[in-house]
Amino acid sequence: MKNAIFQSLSMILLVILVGCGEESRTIFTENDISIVPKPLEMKFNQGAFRFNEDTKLVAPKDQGEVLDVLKDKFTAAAGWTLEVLDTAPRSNFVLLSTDSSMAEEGYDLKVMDNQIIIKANGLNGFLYGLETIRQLLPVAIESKSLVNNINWDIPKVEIKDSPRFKWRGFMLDVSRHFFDKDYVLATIDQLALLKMNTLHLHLVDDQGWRIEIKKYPKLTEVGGFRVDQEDKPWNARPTPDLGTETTYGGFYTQEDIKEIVAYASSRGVTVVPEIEMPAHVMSAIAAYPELSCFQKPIMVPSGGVWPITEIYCAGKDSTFEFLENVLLEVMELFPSQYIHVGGDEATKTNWEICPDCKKRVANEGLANVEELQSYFIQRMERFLSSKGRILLGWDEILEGGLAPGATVMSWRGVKGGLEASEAGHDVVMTPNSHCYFDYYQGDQDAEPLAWGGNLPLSKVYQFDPVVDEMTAEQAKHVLGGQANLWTEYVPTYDQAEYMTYPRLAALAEAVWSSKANRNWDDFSNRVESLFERYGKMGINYAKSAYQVTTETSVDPESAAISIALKSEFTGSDIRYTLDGSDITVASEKYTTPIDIKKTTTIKAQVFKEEKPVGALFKKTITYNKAVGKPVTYLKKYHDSYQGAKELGMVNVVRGSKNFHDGQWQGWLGGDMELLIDMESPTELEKITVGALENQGSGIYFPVQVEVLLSADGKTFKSAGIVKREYSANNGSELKNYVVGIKEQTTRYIKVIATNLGTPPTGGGSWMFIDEVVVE
Ligand code: TNX
Repeated sequence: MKNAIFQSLSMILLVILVGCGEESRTIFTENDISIVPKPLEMKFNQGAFRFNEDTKLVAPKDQGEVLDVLKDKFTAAAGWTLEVLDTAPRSNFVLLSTDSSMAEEGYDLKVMDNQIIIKANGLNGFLYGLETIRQLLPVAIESKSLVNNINWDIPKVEIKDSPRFKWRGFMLDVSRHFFDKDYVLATIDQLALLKMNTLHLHLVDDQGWRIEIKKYPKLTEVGGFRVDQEDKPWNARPTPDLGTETTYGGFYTQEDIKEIVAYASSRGVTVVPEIEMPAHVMSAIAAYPELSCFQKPIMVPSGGVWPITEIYCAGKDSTFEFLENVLLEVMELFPSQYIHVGGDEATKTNWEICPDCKKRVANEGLANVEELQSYFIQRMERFLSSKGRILLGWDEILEGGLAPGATVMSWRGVKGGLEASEAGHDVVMTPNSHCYFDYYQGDQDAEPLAWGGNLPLSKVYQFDPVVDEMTAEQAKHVLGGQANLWTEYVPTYDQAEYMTYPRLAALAEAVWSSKANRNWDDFSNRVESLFERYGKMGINYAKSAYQVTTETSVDPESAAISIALKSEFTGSDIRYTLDGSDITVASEKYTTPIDIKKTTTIKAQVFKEEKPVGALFKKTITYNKAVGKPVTYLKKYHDSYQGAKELGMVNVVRGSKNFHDGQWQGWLGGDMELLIDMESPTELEKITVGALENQGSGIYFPVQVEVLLSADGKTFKSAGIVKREYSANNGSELKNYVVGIKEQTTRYIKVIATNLGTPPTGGGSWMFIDEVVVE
């Protein structure tokens, strides 16, 4: 009897236990798991671990702080203060266990019914294990306020994970626009979420010096601020008169820096400071003109400067004394092994004529000013290595001979990386083709103004720091990769987030995950749950990847314009209309390129599971008689700006205000002359020639456009001239030169555009033309 009672009591107990435990736990499938970057190995088991108020977090003695990344989330979203212990209880805990045999930064994560174990050899591994748990938890864990009715369950997985590269970096340019300490701290959190470990702060550039240096207070007092011209486009901000009040800017005090560095280190992130030299330093010269060759007083520029000729004097020893003193304070603040000294884009015209620099060239037996730059960097390298640090610089430091202990950051494509690694130097790959987050990430008409270029999410994902041309030996010198956010066109925090996320996630996977594990389709699914997380965190991430983009080509045979519609998400549909009607789930599904032979408005949108996602795409393609007709250049465009090449002028895609958009053909100094063969006598009404002006970038409208006509292609008669005199213009502007034609039927059309020649402000004169529209 007693036995029977005991038996039924224990049955009841079991039912209660099971009832409030196992059975009600979430049933996961493998598809519910979306960790970015993709872990090396993962085994999925049935079942789940449930977090509750009594779950204990266990770390080795004095290492409990690492648990904050998870603990703080539960405090905010669940309202629990999870207890941190240094020895494990019987069950219901997350345990960090040190295992010195583990790979650097790697971790093993084992989720069981009633316990979770993370094995790692130190801080970064533990952090990454915890970040993985965070990504296994419901997205609501990112909430900053209490959420109810959530089961904080995670699937029972076994993960073995470690990074492919040790340098997983992100550069933030805090000079062109200043980003305050809080934004930097928030960025560090985002890096940690993606298992990135390096934050490169671009602290010095022409437009602002951002770090307090006690010995040279004017660097920030003067160099940290500029005349506020934020209302004008970056490249159209005139040089202010000396003495104009400077109100725009900011800097980090040494206390701020200490806080940033300490916070980063608690998140497994090393902060690498960049102190530019010898160019990109007008802010320093504005503060201390004696640092330049001719000591001419200058202002901190408010916007773009090109070419950069106001640089440090390489002849005077006092320049090096100054830089060494600056670096001493910098090294005091940043424990980073690497100190970045810039080294990019110096135009050395002052060095050619400066008596001190000439003396230096002679005394050191240097061949030219390129070698003087190399002397400069080598001298800094000796100084840094005498302090136990490694000099890091942009790939220009290769020119004129690379300093022996230097590490190179390859940005002008991968060339610098190939060259440096071949010479046995370490490299960090950050080619502008895949890593420049100041470039556009979607259709330019739908995106905020950016530097130029084109870097959609899927292209970032293709980034591989090791390039095919590298030998195995060279590949060993690749420390990893990095994304760079230059901020000429990024004035606000919101905008910075928009340019950074989600592209940083794609880059994180490129530098963390094994090559075999990388798959765009798979990533594009996983990144969507990251979108949800970003949403919960209040991050202004870009949804550009959902935009429909077009690729236009012209078939010269049929004169049809073929329009391909594209979406980054391969698992989605595109629906479109060509008659101006609204898109619905019943609209035509896109399968193959659409041929267009008349002016047409295309509307298109990406659909996922029968629902529209992303913004509506709408574009009117204006058809005209010249589309696809053969064009011969009598005076050809410059190699650097070929636009869409042979058929570029007659491909219906008009150049935008962004002169890097791949449509503009450019002529430097000279005129344009081209001939269109209409292939048969054609009735003409008017001819429109499009041009762009952006004086800040040295691009000027043609002073004249003339159209000449001919029936036989030999004798031409002028049909009209449109003149336009030079006038100063601060913006970026488009203009149509329209030549009306009086009742003419003809076959050959010649268009001549006359270059301004020498602009009143000096320098060369570009002329940018796109599209000759024949109606
Ligand atoms: C080149 S990358 C630069 C930067 C600009 C960037 C814009 C490098 C070393 N120099 O100064 O901000 O292009 O994309």
